[in-house]
Amino acid sequence: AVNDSEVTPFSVPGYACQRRCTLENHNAVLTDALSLLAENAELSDEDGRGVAFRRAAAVLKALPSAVTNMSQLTGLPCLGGHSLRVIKDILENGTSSEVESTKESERFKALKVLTGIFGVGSKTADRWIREGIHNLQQLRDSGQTLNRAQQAGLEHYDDIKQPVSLAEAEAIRGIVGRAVASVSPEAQIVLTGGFRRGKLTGHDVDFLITHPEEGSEVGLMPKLVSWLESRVSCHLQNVLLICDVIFLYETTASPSTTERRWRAVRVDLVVSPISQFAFALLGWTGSKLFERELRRWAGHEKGMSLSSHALYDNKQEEIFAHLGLEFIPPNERNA
Ligand code: DCP
Ligand code: MG
Repeated sequence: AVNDSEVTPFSVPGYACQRRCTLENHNAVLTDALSLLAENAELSDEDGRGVAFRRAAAVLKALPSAVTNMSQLTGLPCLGGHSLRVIKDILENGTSSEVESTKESERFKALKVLTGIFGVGSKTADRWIREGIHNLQQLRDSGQTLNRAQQAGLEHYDDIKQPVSLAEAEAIRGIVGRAVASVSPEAQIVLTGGFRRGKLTGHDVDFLITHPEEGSEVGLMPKLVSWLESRVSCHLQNVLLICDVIFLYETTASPSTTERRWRAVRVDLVVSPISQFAFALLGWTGSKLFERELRRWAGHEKGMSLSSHALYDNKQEEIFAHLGLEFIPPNERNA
């Protein structure tokens, strides 16, 4: 017998920024599949296709229960023919042949490994693959010139690949907090990115730093970086900063010398003037798709431009309208 709930279509609004979406996901098998296709598209420089798969995955993430029947998807936004085929395949066969063959393809595997090196993007990885480099050993043996970030990325590959836990993020928050306090006592620091959204792991730790007095944030970043770097040479602090973005930090000290004591973690530090803080906090909290959709909503639905610095009205006439004033052109504003 067909259960009523199985044929009641779901309903969600068209933009991700109109939807509440916690980390609870009733459709992880489907969204993992679509996310993998999105990742493959992004790694192949097909950003349009990548966004389409990301939007489709986001719609499924927002559903209140698991999809069991294609008819439940009728009328849902952002589900194109390609995404629907993948979903149908998984509902009917348990897997999608396209997803499985992508996952197993040599090209995808090589792109994942090479772009997993900090500082290596899809274009560089693609060039290396065309030169026959598919893995880290082949890269090391190739004699390719690596920049400083890439050298550090290669050296700490295994650490950086390992997700950062919330406990590690909080420990690093303590270290960066002390550094900020000593170079600028009034400055404020906030944990942003995935951890602010309640995630328990992340690929990095994102911080936003500001100062209550506009202008006093200028020069804060170089001071912070050199403070952190100086700890290394003096052996005063349990942290080492490489390329501004890779942190080596000492995990719980162990008396045994054989035990691992250091761990490399990616850290993203952003400094914002207090006047832009609200936009920076909104912009750096994510998720990436949520941010993209906020900007799309602002542009397409409201005629405004949203960035992590400001919200601009694209038609200045509308500012007057918002203020309940009749538009006055510049040459008549000579008060
Ligand atoms: N961000 C964005 N667009 C980008 C990169 C970043 O809008 N191209 C914003 C939204 C992200 C936030 O910055 O959520 C932090 O970037 P991360 O790549 O660190 O993303 P998350 O913190 O969300 O993910 P993770 O938990 O894997 O670190
Ligand atoms: Mg992050």
